[in-house]
Amino acid sequence: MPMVIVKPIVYGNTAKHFGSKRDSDGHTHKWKLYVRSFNNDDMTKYINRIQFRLHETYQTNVRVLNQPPYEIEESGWGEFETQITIFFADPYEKPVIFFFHLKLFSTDPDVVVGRKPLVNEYYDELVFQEPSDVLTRAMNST
Ligand code: SLL
Repeated sequence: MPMVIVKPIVYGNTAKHFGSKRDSDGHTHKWKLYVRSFNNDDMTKYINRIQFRLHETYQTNVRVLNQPPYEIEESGWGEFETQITIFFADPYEKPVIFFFHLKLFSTDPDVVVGRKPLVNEYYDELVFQEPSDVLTRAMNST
């Protein structure tokens, strides 16, 4: 019988306007970019590391996180496309690469003035087809 294990995740970003533009660097927003487990399970059982590729305007724009929380806190002035790569605990599982548009701006007046943070979040699933015995045991023990 074919064996599939599904791990639900949530990824996205939050952002909040400073209230004014910072003189030193022109930054206007604080933001956080993240990948989380949807059901709060221990992601280290199946994830080795997550790489976030930020816009080239950021210093060391490729950031690698070896353990949770898989999140980056930064500030900036513009929206951009991020590339997120998930490397799995089982090196035989091919890394998953996806793109995500980091959002800062909104038409919600409360968000515009920084009264309310912007939340730009998506649900997805990591699907392991015929996972190895080791991975299966590790994941089922959560
Ligand atoms: C564009 N979407 O395509 C824009 C790029 C880049 C945003 C936005 C950098 C901060 C810093 C920052 O906010 N970059 O330099 O420290 O042109």
